[in-house]
Amino acid sequence: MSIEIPVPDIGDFESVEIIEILVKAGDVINKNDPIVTLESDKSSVEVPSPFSGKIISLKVKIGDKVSKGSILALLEKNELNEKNKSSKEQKIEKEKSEVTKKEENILPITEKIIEEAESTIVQQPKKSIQKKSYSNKSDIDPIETQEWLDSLDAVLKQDGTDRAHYLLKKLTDEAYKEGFNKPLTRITPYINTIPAELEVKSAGDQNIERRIRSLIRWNAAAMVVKANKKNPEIGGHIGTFASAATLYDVGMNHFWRAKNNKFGGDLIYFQGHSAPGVYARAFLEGRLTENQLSNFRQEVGVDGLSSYPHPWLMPKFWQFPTVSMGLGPILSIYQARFTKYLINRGLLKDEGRKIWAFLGDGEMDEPESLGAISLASREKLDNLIFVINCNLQRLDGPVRGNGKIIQELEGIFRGAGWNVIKVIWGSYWDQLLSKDKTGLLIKRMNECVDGEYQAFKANDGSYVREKFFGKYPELQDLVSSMTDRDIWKLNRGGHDPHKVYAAYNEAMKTKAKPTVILAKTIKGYGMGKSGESINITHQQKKLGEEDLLYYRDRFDIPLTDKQVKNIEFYKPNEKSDEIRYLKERRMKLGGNLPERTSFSRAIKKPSKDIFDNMLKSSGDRQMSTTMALVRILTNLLRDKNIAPRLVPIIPDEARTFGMEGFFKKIGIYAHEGQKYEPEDSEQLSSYREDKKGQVLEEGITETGAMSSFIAAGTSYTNHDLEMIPVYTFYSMFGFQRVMDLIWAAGDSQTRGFLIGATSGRTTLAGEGLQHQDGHSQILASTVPNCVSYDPTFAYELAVIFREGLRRMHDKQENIFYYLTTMNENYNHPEMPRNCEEGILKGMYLFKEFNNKGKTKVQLLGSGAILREMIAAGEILSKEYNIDSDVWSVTSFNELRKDGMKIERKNLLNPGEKAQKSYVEKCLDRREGPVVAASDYMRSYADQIRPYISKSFYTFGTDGYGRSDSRKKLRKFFEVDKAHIVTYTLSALAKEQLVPSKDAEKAIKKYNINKDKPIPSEL
Ligand SMILES: Cc1ncc(C[n+]2csc(CCOP(=O)(O)OP(=O)(O)O)c2C)c(N)n1
Ligand SMILES: [Mg+2]
Repeated sequence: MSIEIPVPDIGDFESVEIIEILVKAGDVINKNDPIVTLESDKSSVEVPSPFSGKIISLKVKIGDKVSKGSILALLEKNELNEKNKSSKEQKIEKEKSEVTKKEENILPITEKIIEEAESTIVQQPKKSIQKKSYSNKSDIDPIETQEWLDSLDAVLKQDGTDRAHYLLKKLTDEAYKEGFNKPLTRITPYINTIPAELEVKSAGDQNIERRIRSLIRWNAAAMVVKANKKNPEIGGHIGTFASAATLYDVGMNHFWRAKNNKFGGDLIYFQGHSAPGVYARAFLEGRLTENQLSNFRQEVGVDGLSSYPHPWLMPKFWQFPTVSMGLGPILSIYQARFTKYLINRGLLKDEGRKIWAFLGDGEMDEPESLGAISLASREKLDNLIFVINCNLQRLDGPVRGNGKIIQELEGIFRGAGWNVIKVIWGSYWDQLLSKDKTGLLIKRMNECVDGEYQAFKANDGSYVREKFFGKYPELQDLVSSMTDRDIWKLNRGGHDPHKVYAAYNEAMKTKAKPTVILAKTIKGYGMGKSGESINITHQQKKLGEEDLLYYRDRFDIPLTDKQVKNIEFYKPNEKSDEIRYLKERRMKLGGNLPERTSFSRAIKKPSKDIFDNMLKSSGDRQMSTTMALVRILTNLLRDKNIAPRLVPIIPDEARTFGMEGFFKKIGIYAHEGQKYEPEDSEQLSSYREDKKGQVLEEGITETGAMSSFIAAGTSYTNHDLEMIPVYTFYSMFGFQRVMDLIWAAGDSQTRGFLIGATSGRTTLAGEGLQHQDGHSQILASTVPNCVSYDPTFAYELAVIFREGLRRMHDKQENIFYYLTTMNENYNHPEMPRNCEEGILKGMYLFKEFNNKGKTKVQLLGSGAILREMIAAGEILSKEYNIDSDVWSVTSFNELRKDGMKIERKNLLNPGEKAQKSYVEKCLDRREGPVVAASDYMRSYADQIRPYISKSFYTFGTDGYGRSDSRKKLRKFFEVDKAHIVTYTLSALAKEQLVPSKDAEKAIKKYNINKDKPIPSEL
C-alpha cells in the first residue's frame, strides 16, 4: 500500500526550507528514519518517517519551502513490520496504564511526604519497649500522655513499626485537616539513628585496625610537620584528617571496592584537606615512597606530592579535585546521576557501584553543597553516599556555635528526601543511654549547642562532668561511679569504628534514595593541647617536640624519642601483621584506592566527509553559527560510532539555541521515563522524556550542567567509556558563572566541548547588561588546557570541531574546547582553499582588497566582528582607495599561546636564529598598520601585540552591555564598520599615509561624537 508522507506539525513555523534530503527513491527505510532536514532561522530539525517501507518517489527538493501537511514523499508501507511495532506500542500503552493505576493508589500528598521522611528512620523490630515516664513542665496532663504512649506501645507490640507509622501518619494528616499547621519535624533526637542493638558488627580485627589507623595518623601528621619544618612557608593540615581517620579507615578496610578487570570500582571523593591521610595509607600499602612523603607539598623539580587532590598533578593517583569547598558535593551528585544515565542508556553494566563523597561540615555552608541535593533524591540516587565529617569546626571557629550542625543538616537532608544516618555517640555512651531512665540524658544531649560540645573536648573529663552532666543531679548520679578518665573516654560516633561500620553497612543497603551519614568527630583528634578541638586547629601545622611526643604516646607509635624529634615516618616491615592485614583487605576489595586509570577504547573516527555540507557556501540562506553547530551535531548523530557517545547538555535553553529538535529525536533523559503525554506530542519537536533519553536537559542550573559536563568528560577514566559532552549555554552564564567548576574540569582532565551560544557583547541584541558577554573568551584563556575559538563561519566551526574530536578522542589529549557561537544570521561563504591550518592556528587570510593603490592596512576581525571588518575593507577600498588584507582570526587565545612559546624559545636560545611566531609569519611581510577588532574586550586582541612589529590598534567591547539593536550596540561600542573605517583612516593619518582630513571627514560623515566618553566608562 502506498502512502503519502506529509510534514508533521512543526509548531509555529510556516514555509520552512528543506536543507537536506536524506533518502532517495528505492530506499528501504525504518519507521523514524529521517527523510529530510528542515531549517528555519531559529531551528534545524529532521523529519522522521512515520512508517517503515520503501520510498517510491520524493515530492520535494532542496530549497523548497514547506509547511505542515506538505507532502514530502510517497512510501510503500511495510505492513508486517508495522503490525509488530504496533503490538509493541500496545505493550507500552499497557505498561503506561499500569503505572497510572499504581499512581492512583498513592496516598494524599501529606502522607507521601511523611512516608518519605519517615521511611528513612531505621525500623526497630517488634520488641518490648521500656516504658519511660517523663516529667516535663510542658506536659499539662501526664496521665493522658501516658495513655497515648501505652496505646503506641500496644500497637508496636502487636502489629509492629509499620502499623505504628501508619497510625502516626493518619493522626498527623487528620490534624492538618483540622487546621493544625505546625509542620512535622524533620529532626529526630540528638542520638544515633541506628540503635545499638541493631548495629551490624564488623568482622574486622579491631586491634590491628586500630594500630594501622594510628600509624596512618602519625605519618600524616609527620608529613605536614616535616614539610613545614623544612620550609616554613609550606602549609598543610593535620586537624582535618585527624578527625576523619576512622571514617576513611572503615571504608578502606571494608567497603570501597577498587576498579579491576571484573568490576568498575566505587568512586570516592576524598575531602581535599585530608589528603595527607590518604598519602599516609598509600605509603603503608607500598604505593608511595618515603621520599615522596618527605616531599609533600614540594612538587617542583622533585617527585613530590600535591597539597590536595589534583588529578592534573598526580594523574595516576587522584581522581577528583575536591579542595574548592562545595565542588565535591555537587560533582559527586552529578557523577552518581551520570552513572545511572549510562546504565539506563544501556552503555554501562549495573554493578551496584557506589559514589562516596567525604565533606566537611563547614563546607556545607557553600550553596553548591546543598544546591543539588533534591536532584539526588528526585532521581533516586541510591548509588550515592555522603559522609559529612561533623567536627563542629571550620577554619576560623565553630560551624554553628549557637546551634547544632548535625540537627540542621538532618532537617535539610531529610526534608529533601534523603536517608539520614546520624552517628553521634560512640559505644561508650551505649550503657549510659540504656541506664538513663529519666530521659534527661537525651534532653541534655539535645539542649547542648555545638560551641559547648567543642569546649568539652578542648578541656578534660572533670570539665565534662561539671558542665555536661552537672546540670541535672540525675545525670551527676548517672556518672558518679565513673572516673574523670572514664568520662573523657566517652567517645564520639565518628571515632568509633563499630558505629561507623554499622552506618556504612546501612547506607550500602539503602534503596531508592541517597544516604547522608552525619558523623560527629573532634577536629584535631589526638592532638592534645596543641590542636584538639581548639579554634586554631585547622591552621595548626607546626607541632613542637613536646606535642609530637604526646602524639606518639597517644597513638602508641613505636618510635624512640630521637626518631620522633627527627620526625621520622614509621612503616612496619612487609611481613608484619599490620601490613599483611592492610594489603589483604585491599586485595579482598579488588585493589587500591584512589587510583586513576583509563582502559577506554578510542571512539572510531567519523567518516571524512561528515562535515562536507558545512564547507559549502550557504548560498542565499542565512544562518547563525549556533545553527551550524546544530547541523554539526545532527551530522554526528548519523554516525553510528559517535551517535551513542554524544551527550548534549542544556540548562533549559534548547529552544533559544534551536536545539528542540533533539527532544524527540534522541529523547530527554528521565530516569522514570515519561509518565504523561506531553501537550505537544503530535509535534515534530515534542518534549519527549525517556529512560534511555540522551539529552541532559538540566533545568536552570549552570552549576549542575557543568557538573554533568565533568562527569561525562571524565567518563573515559571513571567508567572506561569515552563520551563526548557538548554543553551549550548562554555564553554569559558560562565561564563567569561557573569558573571554579571549569577550573576543576581542567584539573580533572575533562574532554568535551563547551559552547558559549548567543555570544558577543553586541551580537546578542536587546538583552542588555547581564546577558551580553564580552569577556568569556578572556576567561577561557586563563585555563591552561582549554582550547578556545571565536569562529565566524560555518566551515570554520566544522574544521575546529573535527579537530577537537581528533585531538580528544583520536590522540586522547586531555584538553577541552570552548567555542563561542552566535545567533546572528548571515550568509556563509564556501571555505577558501588551504585555510584549515590557519583556522586551527588562529588566523588565516580571508580576503585581499588589492587593486587600488599603494596604501594598505591589515584588518583582523574575530567572530561576529569579522563581517564588520570585511565591510570596512570594502569601504576603504571603494571610497578611499586603500587596500587591505582581511584576516579571519578564529582565536586570539591560540595565537597568544603560540607567540609565548616561540618568544620563550628565542629568549632561551640567544645565539640561534630567532624563530617566528605564527602571527609574525602571517603579518611580517604584509604592509600597513594592523587594526584588530572583536566582540570581546580589547585585551582579547591585545594579546598578540608582542608579536606585531607594526603599529597595532585594537578595538573591542569594553564596558557594560545595553539592551538595543545589534546595529546601535556596535556603534555604541565602536566596533561597527563606520568606526573601523574612521579609526583606520586616523591610524593611517598618524603614519602620514593618508591626509588627516580624510579621517576628520569620516568622523563627520558617520556622525561620530568625539565628546562621548569611552564606553567602558558609561
Ligand atoms: C571555596 C573555598 N573557600 C575557602 C576555602 C578555604 N578553606 C579550606 S578548609 C576551610 C575550612 C573547612 O572546614 P570544614 O568544611 O568544616 O572541614 P574540616 O577541615 O573541618 O573537616 C576553608 C574555609 C576553600 N578551600 N574553598
Ligand atoms: Mg569541620
